Amino acid sequence: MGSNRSFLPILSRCLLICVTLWSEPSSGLSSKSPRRPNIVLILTDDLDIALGGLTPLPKTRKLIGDAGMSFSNAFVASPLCCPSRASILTGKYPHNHHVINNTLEGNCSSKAWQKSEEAGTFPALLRTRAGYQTFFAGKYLNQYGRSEAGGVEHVPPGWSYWVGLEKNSKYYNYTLSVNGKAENHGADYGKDYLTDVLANRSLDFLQYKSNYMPFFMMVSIPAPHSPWTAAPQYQNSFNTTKAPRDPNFNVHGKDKHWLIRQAKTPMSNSSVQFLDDAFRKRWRTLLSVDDLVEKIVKSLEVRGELDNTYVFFTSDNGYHTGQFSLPLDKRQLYEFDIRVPLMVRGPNIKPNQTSRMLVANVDLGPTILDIAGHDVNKTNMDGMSFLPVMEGKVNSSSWRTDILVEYEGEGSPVSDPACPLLGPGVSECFPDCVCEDSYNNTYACVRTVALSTDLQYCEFDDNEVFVEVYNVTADPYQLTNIAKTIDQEVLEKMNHRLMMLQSCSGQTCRTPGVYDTRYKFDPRQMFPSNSWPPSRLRQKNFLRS
Ligand SMILES: *[C@@H]1O[C@H](CO)[C@@H](O)[C@H](O)[C@H]1NC(C)=O
Ligand SMILES: *[C@@H]1O[C@H](CO)[C@@H](O)[C@H](O)[C@H]1NC(C)=O
Ligand SMILES: *[C@@H]1O[C@H](CO)[C@@H](O)[C@H](O)[C@H]1NC(C)=O
Ligand SMILES: *[C@@H]1O[C@H](CO)[C@@H](O)[C@H](O)[C@H]1NC(C)=O
Ligand SMILES: *[C@@H]1O[C@H](CO)[C@@H](O)[C@H](O)[C@H]1NC(C)=O
Ligand SMILES: *[C@@H]1O[C@H](CO)[C@@H](O)[C@H](O)[C@H]1NC(C)=O
Ligand SMILES: *[C@@H]1O[C@H](CO)[C@@H](O)[C@H](O)[C@H]1NC(C)=O
Ligand SMILES: *[C@@H]1O[C@H](CO)[C@@H](O)[C@H](O)[C@H]1NC(C)=O
Ligand SMILES: *[C@@H]1O[C@H](CO)[C@@H](O)[C@H](O)[C@H]1NC(C)=O
Ligand SMILES: *[C@@H]1O[C@H](CO)[C@@H](O)[C@H](O)[C@H]1NC(C)=O
Ligand SMILES: *[C@@H]1O[C@H](CO)[C@@H](O)[C@H](O)[C@H]1NC(C)=O
Ligand SMILES: [Ca+2]
Repeated sequence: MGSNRSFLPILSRCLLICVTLWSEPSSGLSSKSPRRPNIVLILTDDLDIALGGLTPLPKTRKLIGDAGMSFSNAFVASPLCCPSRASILTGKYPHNHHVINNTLEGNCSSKAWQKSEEAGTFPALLRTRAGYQTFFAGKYLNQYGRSEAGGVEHVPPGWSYWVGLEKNSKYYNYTLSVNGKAENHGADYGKDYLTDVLANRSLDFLQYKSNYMPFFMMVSIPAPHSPWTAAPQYQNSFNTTKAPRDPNFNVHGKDKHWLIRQAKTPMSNSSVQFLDDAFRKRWRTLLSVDDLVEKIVKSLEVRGELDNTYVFFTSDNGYHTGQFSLPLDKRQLYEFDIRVPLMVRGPNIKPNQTSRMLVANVDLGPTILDIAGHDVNKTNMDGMSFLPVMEGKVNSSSWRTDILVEYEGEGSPVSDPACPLLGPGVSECFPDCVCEDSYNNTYACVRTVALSTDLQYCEFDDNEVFVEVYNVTADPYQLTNIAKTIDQEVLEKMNHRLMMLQSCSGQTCRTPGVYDTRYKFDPRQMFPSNSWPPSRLRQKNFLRS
């Protein structure tokens, strides 16, 4: 179990074929035209930026961040694994890719997703339209490998080499689909620790790939997602570290939506102990991620390929531990959950830069296709390429000023037996029966970052049609909801903009936002037919008109 044996022959076979194909004397591609750059995307799982998530990753910060650009305003379109990963792969907001939660019924790796979206993902376009060889290793979509959705035999279109983890995040005792064949792993560190297995498979790919085609490599590491199992050599690291006691730690969010208001403040000592312990364990798992990044970058360097390779490092959502007295999770609209790390190095990116430009995970596909020379306008992706930002070709007065965040709450149709006082409709009620999610934790937000404005506007699809607004410039910890005090005209415009974005598709998702000098208020677009979830503010007469 856990040997490289089943993987290597496949690569070596291809190598032979590729060498045979490309050694024809007439094909002088490699010697004449400069080759398209290679691209590596390293995706972590549940890695925050707001709580210092990059601290345990010094090598990653040095090798990627210091060597290129760090984005200080990078967000996800949805703070939950499956919808976020679907946004990365498709370049679309959730209302356009229809992956709404982590279950098959919510389209996570479902047959419907496979039929409608999978063949249009950016890796598939890289392979079929842009002449890239593509390699995937790690966690894909949470329900990947379920027998109802084709089992591990299903290899998503777009991947020349596929090492996909069956189902959700694990560190030991898991199954990989190696090009459609199940490979079972146990719990022997030297053979099975998943972060290290992914590093080794990535290095194998770099060694055995064809040298006559550019490559795209996506390494999707389950760390630092639960169950937070560290490598043996890191089990005692950070043993005095605690979750940061930021201004919103263990504070009751009394002006916030229903789910936040039900949290117990102060948290019980056992909850605090549990979240501090989880915080340390998360950081320990990241030490192996830091090793993985170093191995990949060094291998590219040794092969002489680093200068022609873009390396992206990011996460599928943030995380919180104790903020607004919520013990630990990621499904909230606040900065700690929607803001993620993003660092990129590559040709034409100057070292040691930080960009304030607003980018989202729906932009990763368009940016990578742009690098590969594929015209993003020929796709119907909602995001936009930020390659011009990295190359220093745009300034903040001409860049986009807002993005959309959409989340559909997960609940349970029955009461949790461990928390008999709670009715049905809620979920993630551990520890201490504080629920982190519910069906009505369903919201959509416009996140604005413009020259002089840093603002969040959110509407809930719950019984209260609750609205939350934060001036992130004045209130970075989002302690004060200004929905009731902010200028009515601003509210009205934000409500309109949200409805627009919730029904946008492709180019219309990239129209000027409220704080863009090119913005135009167009009341005719107040009632789009297919917004998701429907904005009900008007019906509630929340806004004067
Ligand atoms: C699942 O995806 C299909 C295809 O896009 C869509 O028709 C369906 O409504 C989606 N299901 C849910 C629950 O959104
Ligand atoms: C892995 O599975 C074995 C056998 O079922 C079990 O004894 C062991 O505790 C598991 N280890 C982990 C880390 O899950
Ligand atoms: C990864 O490769 C190294 C070097 O060959 C080896 O020592 C290590 O045991 C491998 N780890 C896993 C988990 O396969
Ligand atoms: C923490 O780690 C240090 C260094 O490894 C060790 O000396 C110390 O005993 C550890 N403390 C605890 C509480 O485990
Ligand atoms: C909880 O912890 C605080 C601070 O460490 C302590 O003062 C308090 O007595 C503890 N409460 C209980 C019920 O143990
Ligand atoms: C980036 O900045 C750091 C700290 O200022 C410095 O040590 C490093 O040499 C710089 N790196 C590059 C590639 O310029
Ligand atoms: C893509 O479309 C945008 C907006 O219509 C346009 O500004 C841009 O030049 C187009 N890009 C290409 C490569 O045609
Ligand atoms: C920003 O870019 C626009 C268009 O490219 C240009 O007109 C404007 O002068 C630039 N502004 C600054 C401050 O550089
Ligand atoms: C996921 O979404 C589907 C479709 O709306 C729904 O039937 C299911 O109950 C949701 N699952 C959870 C856990 O909320
Ligand atoms: C949200 O759902 C829960 C559980 O179903 C319910 O108790 C609560 O009243 C709802 N709150 C709002 C604001 O809709
Ligand atoms: C946000 O706060 C800043 C600093 O206090 C203030 O200048 C700005 O006008 C506020 N913006 C909004 C939209 O309230
Ligand atoms: Ca995640």
